[in-house]
Amino acid sequence: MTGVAAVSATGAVPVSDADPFSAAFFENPHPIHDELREAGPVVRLSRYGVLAVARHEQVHAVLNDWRTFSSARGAGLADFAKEKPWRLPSLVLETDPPLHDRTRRVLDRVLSPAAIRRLRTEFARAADALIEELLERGSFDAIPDLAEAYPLSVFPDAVGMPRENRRYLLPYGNMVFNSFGPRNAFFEEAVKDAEPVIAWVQAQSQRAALAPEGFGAAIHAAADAGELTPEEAPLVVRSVLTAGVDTTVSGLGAALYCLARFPEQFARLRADPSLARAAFEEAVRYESPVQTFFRTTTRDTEIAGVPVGEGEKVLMFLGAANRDPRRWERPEEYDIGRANAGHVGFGSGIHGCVGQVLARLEGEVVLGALARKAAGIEITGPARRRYNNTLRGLASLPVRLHRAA
Ligand code: OVV
Repeated sequence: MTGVAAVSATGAVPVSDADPFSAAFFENPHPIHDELREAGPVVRLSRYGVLAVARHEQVHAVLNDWRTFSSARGAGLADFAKEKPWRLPSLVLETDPPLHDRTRRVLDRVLSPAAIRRLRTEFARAADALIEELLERGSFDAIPDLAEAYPLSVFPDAVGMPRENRRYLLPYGNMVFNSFGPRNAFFEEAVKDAEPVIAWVQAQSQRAALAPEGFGAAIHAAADAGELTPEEAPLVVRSVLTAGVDTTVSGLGAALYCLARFPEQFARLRADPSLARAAFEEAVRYESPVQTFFRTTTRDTEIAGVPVGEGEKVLMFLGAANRDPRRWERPEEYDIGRANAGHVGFGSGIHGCVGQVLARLEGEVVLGALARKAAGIEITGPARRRYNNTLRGLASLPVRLHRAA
C-alpha cells in the first residue's frame, strides 16, 4: 500500500512506502508526487531508508546549499562513504568545491554561450534536414527517428568523436542514469552487456580519439594549460559523453509528446515560431526529463524546521517541484507562454546543468523547424514509456507529421 494511508504522523517526519524506482511509478509518477508534497516538506521513504523533498521550496533550498547537502558521497542512492561507487566518480557531478569548481570552470568555458553560438548554423541545418526527411516519410516513431536521431546526428560531431559506434552513447547513458537509483531490475538490465560499451566510452575520451575542433579536444587543451591533470581530462570528457545525449533525447521526446497532446499549443507555436525556445523550456518543466538526484548531509541540520541528522541521503524530486501548486499556477497544463523561470528541470546552484545552453539550442532548432514546416503532430499509436531510475521519457511515440500548406 502506498500513499496517504502509508504516511504515519507518529514521528516528526512522515513516512511513505512509495517506490519511486518502480514501473508503476514510471508509468505515472504524479499521484505519488502529489502525496509526497502533501505529506510534508520532508518525508522518509521507508523502502530505501532515505529522506525525500518534493516541494519546490525545499528542492530549491537543498540544491542551493552544497555545504550541507553534499554531492561528494554520490548524487545517487549509493553512499560512497559506505559502498564502492559503481564507476570512477565524476569529477564534476560527484564532487564538492573546491575540486568541483576546478572541473566546472573548464566545462563552463567549453560549453559557454559563445562556444555554443558557433554551432547554431550547423545545428539548425541538421534539424531542418531531418524534419524535411520525416515530413517525406509522414509516419514514423518520434523517439528513435527524431528524439534520438537528432542528438546523435549533431552531438558527437560537436564533441569531435569518430564515426564508429556512436549509438553506444544511448546504452551508456541508460546505464549511468539507472545507476543513480537502487540496484533493481532496471539497473541490472542496463548493465548486462556493459563491458564493450564502457570500454568504448573510455577509448573515445582519450585525446588521440578526438578531433582537434570540438569539446573533447578543448577539455584536453585545458590539461595543457594546467587547469586539469592529463589523467583527469578523459574523465571530464566522459562526463560530457554521459550527460550530453540521453538527457536531450528525453527532453526532445518530452517536447514532441507535449506538442502532440496539446495541439492548441502547437498552433500557437506555428503562429509564432520564435516561441520554439519557450516551448522546449516548458516541456522540460512539464516532464522533467531528469526526475531525481540525491545529496548527502554533511552535518546535523534541518529542512523547513524538521531536524535531519548527518549522513542522511536526501532524494530531490525535481519533477514534483516543477509541478508544485505552491509554486505554479495550473501546473499540469503545458503552456508555452508561461513564465517558467525558476523551474528545476536543469537543477539549480553550483551543479546546475552545465550543458543547458546546448540542450536549449537543440530543442529550439528542432521545434523551430517543426513550427515552420509542420501543421501538427498526430499520435497514431500507443505511447510507450521507457523505464529508467533517473530519466523520464518514452521508448516509443508513433506519429504522423502533417506538412504545413
Ligand atoms: C549530470 C550528469 C549526469 C550523468 C553523469 C554525469 C553528470 C557525469 O559528470 O559523469
